[in-house]
Amino acid sequence: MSGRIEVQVPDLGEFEDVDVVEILVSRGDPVGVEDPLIVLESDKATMEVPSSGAGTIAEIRVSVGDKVSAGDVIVVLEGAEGKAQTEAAGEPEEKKGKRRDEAEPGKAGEADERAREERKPAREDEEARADRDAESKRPEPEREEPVRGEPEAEEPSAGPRRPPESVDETPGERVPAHASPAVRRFARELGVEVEQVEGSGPKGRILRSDVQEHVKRIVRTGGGTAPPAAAPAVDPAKFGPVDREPLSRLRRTAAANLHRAWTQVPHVTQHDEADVTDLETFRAGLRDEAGERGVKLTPVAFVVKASAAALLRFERVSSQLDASGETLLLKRYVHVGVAVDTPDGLVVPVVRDADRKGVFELAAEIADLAGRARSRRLSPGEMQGASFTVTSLGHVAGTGFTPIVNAPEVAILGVSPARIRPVWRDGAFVPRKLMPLSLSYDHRVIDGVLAARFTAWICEALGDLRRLLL
Ligand code: CAO
Repeated sequence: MSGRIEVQVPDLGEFEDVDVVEILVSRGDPVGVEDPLIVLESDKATMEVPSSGAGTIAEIRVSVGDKVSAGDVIVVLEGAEGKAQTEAAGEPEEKKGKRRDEAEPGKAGEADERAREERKPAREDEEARADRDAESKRPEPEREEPVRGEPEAEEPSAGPRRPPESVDETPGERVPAHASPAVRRFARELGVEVEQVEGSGPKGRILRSDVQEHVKRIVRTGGGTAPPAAAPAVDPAKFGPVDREPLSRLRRTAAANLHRAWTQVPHVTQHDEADVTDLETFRAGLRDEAGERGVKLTPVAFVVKASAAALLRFERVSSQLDASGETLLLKRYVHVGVAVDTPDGLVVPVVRDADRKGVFELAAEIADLAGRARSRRLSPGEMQGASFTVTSLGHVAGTGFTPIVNAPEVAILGVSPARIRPVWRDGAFVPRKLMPLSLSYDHRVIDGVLAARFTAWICEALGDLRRLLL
C-alpha cells in the first residue's frame, strides 16, 4: 500500500500524558520502518517511538514539551508503505513481536535502508538543534545506543522496539551515563566515551555542552589525564568588601599563554648558584665607563651574555618541538627574551643575536626594550622569535623560584638576588656573593642531566668570565 500514514503513539501501558522530550526527524526526512521518530519521557522511564511505515515525513504533529498518550498522531508519512498505526495502539504483544520481525534488516527492504542512509545528515542537524534546545529547556532523554565502537548494525532502525526503561529514582543518586541518542552519537564522533563525561543536566544527564567541555578539558590538559574538578565558585563579597578590577587585554593574553604552557609543558626546575663575587668586583670597576656610555650595567646583562654562550654549546636548549611533537627544531641563532615587569603585566621583548653582543650593548638594549615595554612602544616583532628567556627578580627578593617556560621555547632561566653568604673553602668559611639561578625546562626535550650541566656551565661562566672566551 502507498499513500499517507498517520503514525500514532503506541500503547504505553500504564503511562498517559507523557512528555515529548525530543523530536528526531524533520519535515521532508525519509524514514524507514522502525526508525525512531520522537523520544518520550515519563517520570519513570524514557522511550523512543518508532515509525510504523516507510515514507517521507509530511507533517510533525507534536512539539518538544507536548504531552501525548496512546493513539495520538505523531507524524504523517507521505508516499508511505506500511501499515497505519491505528492498530498499533493497544495491539497485542504477539502482534507487536510479528511487526518487529518484519522490521529486521533484509526484511524491511532495501528501500528502507536507502531511506535511512539518505536522511542521516538532515536528521543529525535536527538532533544537534534539539540538543541545543534541550540544554536550556528540559531534561535529556535516555536510550541505549551503541557506545565504545559497538557496530552500527545496532542502529535503532534495524533493531526491535525497546520497552520503556526504568530509571533509578533514588534521590540524590547520580544516574550513570544518561544521554540522548544525539549526544551519544556526538560523543562517539569525537571519540569520547560517554560514561567518562560529567553530566550537568537534571539527574546528572549528559548534555551536548558537557561533551564539548569534556573534550576541551582533555585538549587543555594535553589528553589522557582526568581533568581537574573546577574550583568551587565562591563569592568573596560574602565575607567583606570587594573591589572589581577588570584585567587588561595584555594580562588576559599573558594569563592564557602561561596557563597553556603550565598545563602542556612537563616542567622541571633545576636550581644552582653562581659565585658572582669576582663578577661583581669587575662590574663595580666598570661603573664609570658604563656611566660614560650612558649605560647602567646590572647583573642581568652578564646573565644574558653567559646564557647566550651556553646556548651555543648546548644546542638542544635552544630548540622547540614542531607541531607534531615528533621533531626537534634546533635554532641556529641565539635570540634571548628578557621578561620585563610592566604595569599591564609581563612582556618579553627579545634581544637578537645576543651571542654576538658585548655586555654594554646588551645592557643598553635590555634597558631600551624594558623602557619601551613599560611605555607600550614595542612592536610585535620585537617580542617574537626568542630561543630562550631570562627572567630576573634579582632586583626584588627571594632565594629561587620556578619560572614557567615561555613555550614554544624549551627553557627559561630565573635569576634571584645575589647575596653574600658563607662558603666553605680550604678548611674555612669565606664570604662569597652567590646568585641563585633557576632553570625551568621542558622535560620532553631536555633531560635532567643536560639541564644540570647547562645551568652549571652558566654558573661557571659567571664565576669566571674568562670561560666566555673559550
Ligand atoms: N642580584 C642582585 N642585584 C641585582 C640582581 C641580582 N641578581 N639583578 C639586578 N640587581 C640590581 C641591579 O644591579 C640594580 O641595582 P642598582 O640600582 O643598585 O644598580 C637593581 O637590582 C635594579 O635593577 P633594574 O631593575 O634597574 O635592572 P635589571 O637589569 O636588574 O632588570 C629587568 C631589568 C627588565 C629584567 C627588570 O627590571 C624586570 O622587569 N624584571 C622583572 C622580571 C619579572 O617580573 N619576571 C617574572 C618572574 S616570574 O616568571
